[in-house]
Amino acid sequence: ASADDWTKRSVYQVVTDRFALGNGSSPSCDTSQKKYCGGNWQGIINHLDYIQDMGFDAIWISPVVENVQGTTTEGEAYHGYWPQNINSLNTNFGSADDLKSLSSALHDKGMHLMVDVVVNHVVANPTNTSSVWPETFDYSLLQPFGAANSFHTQCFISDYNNQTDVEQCWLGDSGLPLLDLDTENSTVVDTMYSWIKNLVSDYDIDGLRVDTAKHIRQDFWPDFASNAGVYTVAEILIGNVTYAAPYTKGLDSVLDYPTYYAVYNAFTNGTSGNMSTIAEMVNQAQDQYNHGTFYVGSFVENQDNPRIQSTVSDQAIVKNMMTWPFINDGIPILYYGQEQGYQGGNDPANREALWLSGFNTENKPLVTHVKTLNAARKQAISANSSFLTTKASFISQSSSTSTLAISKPPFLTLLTNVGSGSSSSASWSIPSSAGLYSGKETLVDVLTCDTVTTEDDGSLSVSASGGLPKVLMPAEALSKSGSLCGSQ
Ligand code: ABC
Ligand code: CA
Repeated sequence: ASADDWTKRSVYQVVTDRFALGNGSSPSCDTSQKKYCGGNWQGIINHLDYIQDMGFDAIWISPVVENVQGTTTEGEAYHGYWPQNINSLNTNFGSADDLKSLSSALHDKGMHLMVDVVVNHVVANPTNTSSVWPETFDYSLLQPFGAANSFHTQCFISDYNNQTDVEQCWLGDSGLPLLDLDTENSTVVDTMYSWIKNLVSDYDIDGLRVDTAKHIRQDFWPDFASNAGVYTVAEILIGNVTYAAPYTKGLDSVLDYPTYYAVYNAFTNGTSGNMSTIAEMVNQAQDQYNHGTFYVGSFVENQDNPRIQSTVSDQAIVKNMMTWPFINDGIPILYYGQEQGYQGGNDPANREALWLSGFNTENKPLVTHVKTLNAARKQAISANSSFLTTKASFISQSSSTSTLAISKPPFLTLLTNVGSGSSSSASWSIPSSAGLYSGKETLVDVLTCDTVTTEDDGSLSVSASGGLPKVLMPAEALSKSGSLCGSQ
């Protein structure tokens, strides 16, 4: 599917090993052990309703290819990011038929499949820790590469300010080296181009999350993308828009890391968090990225970063942060378990087993929150035919650094980092000069179904209640029959 198709969707990110077992069992799963816990593709198939009922219409799954086997110094390859044979599948997750079944089960439900792909490196356990590169590895396991000359000369990345280092030295360390493929070598390059073409077509994949994209030269990517022929979103792990921007030319877009850091810092430092940096980052990205921020993947949690609730417990703050990906320009991505209030910290603690929640959605306020946000975004898309192509804009809240007002019609979203404490308060004011509304217009906060009315001149003043976010939509933009405050 194309990038434009993906903009209408919202994505649920699954760590395949940690989502569900195909046989329905619920074994214990100690994340600190860094071992396979048993999740597989059949397990995902069995729980697609859980995902779809929250309003998601796409999933992103872990890398699917065969990984290094056994235990490494960093545990087992349960996350899938240590490829060994790119022409075989990871049998811990199932068979080729299982992956095809997952793809077709998704398509039968009108959902898309995004697969995570690793092109930068492969992994083999060192055969002899006292030997030195290139003798250290059994290259015959590393298929289809098979020899030391498919790899860059060993050196570990030491200087992230030196782009040649970042591209041609290795991730990992001497304990667990990630063998860096020589992506300047035309045989390696052609192998990867035909591999991605076949992978996409064999499993009818709709989109790709491209791992470690900043670790390969930029001009590798355009031909990779055209061989893939589907939406590609690159992982460029960086807090800097200017660094990330060029990758939005070769690939469709990037995971929106710069804004992620701005959001995380704005909301997890009490009221000293600076909300205006979010606006600055988005404005930079809108200016510098190809296609602006329309094709970015927007998230507040993932497998590499601590969960929100490992840092903040105030549910008002959590709900503000979770609202962000759904109301700005990008494609919303929710990391599995966030809806269940999971609290794991840094890798590996943030990779908890979802089955331990029992897939229970009753009395789960964050499940309700996500459901409402997905429904609101769908309603916004249908109420305003230019919603997906209108840039989000920020309405200056000069009296406070603790509030943010974002307009993306029909949404006016009001966020705050004051939290739920009784002593804290926040309010937003939208001047008539913003030109958003006419006089005496009724707006509905779709998170509560409460209404507010604009002044005669179209201006608006709103106070927060309990530090909660507000997602306001004109009453007339809500469908009378829809489930979203439909009776307004
Ligand atoms: C394992 C252990 C960890 C241990 C680590 C050394 O080894 O589990 O406990 O600390 C996979 C596994 C991991 C595993 C790694 C390494 O492999 O999932 O569990 O860690 O064996 C992707 C994936 C990630 C995956 C891999 C490898 C790559 O999302 O899940 O990890 O295929 C770099 C890469 C990035 C990579 C990330 C983990 O490492 O660029 O692609 N993610 C700076 C650098 C970044 C760097 C980051 C973390 O540090 O610029 O390039 O990411 O090392 C911002 C700055 C940024 C800065 C961040 C931290 O702060 O602007 O520059 O990032 O403000
Ligand atoms: Ca590389």
